[in-house]
Amino acid sequence: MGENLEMLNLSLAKTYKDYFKIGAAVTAKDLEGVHREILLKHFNSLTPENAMKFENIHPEEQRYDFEEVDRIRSFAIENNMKMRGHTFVWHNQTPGWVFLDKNGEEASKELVIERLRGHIKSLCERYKDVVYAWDVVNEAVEDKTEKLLRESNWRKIIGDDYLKIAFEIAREYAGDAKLFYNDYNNEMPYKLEKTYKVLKELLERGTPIDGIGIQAHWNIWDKNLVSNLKKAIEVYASLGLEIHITELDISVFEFEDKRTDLFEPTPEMLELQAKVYEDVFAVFREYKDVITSVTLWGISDRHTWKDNFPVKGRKDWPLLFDVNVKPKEALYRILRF
Ligand code: HAH
Repeated sequence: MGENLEMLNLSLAKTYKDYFKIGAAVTAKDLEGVHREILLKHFNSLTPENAMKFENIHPEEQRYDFEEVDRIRSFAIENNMKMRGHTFVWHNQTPGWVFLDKNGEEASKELVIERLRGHIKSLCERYKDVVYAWDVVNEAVEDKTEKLLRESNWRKIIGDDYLKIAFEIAREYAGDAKLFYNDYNNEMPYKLEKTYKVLKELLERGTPIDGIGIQAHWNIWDKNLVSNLKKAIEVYASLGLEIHITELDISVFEFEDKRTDLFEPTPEMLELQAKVYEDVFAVFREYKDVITSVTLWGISDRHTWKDNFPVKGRKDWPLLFDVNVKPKEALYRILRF
């Protein structure tokens, strides 16, 4: 306890300054109140949790809504932070207009590419000064069937080359920012193998991909996590890719566990969670030459997407600060090494 009191003064971002950036996913609301204080103390990278997604920032063809991202950008610049841009091409949270022509029919390949270009150009130009990495494509690898690429409107209309095209367009406008392919479960053997194939082939064809984002939506029960993670880091590094941990959170529920009878995490869960955070941060540090950024997908257990995934309305406690925005044992463990 005395030790924990001493650690209250430590900052995550400062502790890890010779390792990698420490980021958090944020909404505009997080820029005020207690979350603001935590951001200022512990973080030096921000990812808009939802505000940069296509349907939010570009809801209609002729209308962008930059307000929330602009606020995050100003806060970042005022406080010497950088941003990760999330995300241009994704099968979710993309408005229907992107894929329809003026008659309401499926848009042509040319039209969809032209719209993608316009979208990428506007965002890159507006946020050039603060974004150091873009998630150009999110979650393109199929994880249910044997197929490599997921079905999506992007793929259906543009064809399998939509990834290459998206990265090439992004490279034209993104200045010095690094370009990332981002996905979940991509440290697991089944998806690592597919992702390796997809990325290797793209790189061999000259696609300008700088890095891979490992989302890291994990849980406290996965016994293979550390070994899978190390293996995945080595495989991706062997392709010459930089690695970002982009959406880290560690659920107290196994993915298949749909129970809804728990109203606070048990002490055993919190202890296990602290241990998993400790272990994965030890791996991140070990691979600091290739891992250049680690982002938590939220600040405290007050607000986490896990409250609605995979079970809608079920509370989860996956982050480093609790529902009262007090540090959890997990935070202390990653500050002390
Ligand atoms: C992520 N998908 C998204 O990249 C992010 O934008 C969103 O806010 C939350 C999670 C994760 C995901 C998953 O782990 C399993 C199935 C679908 C999506």
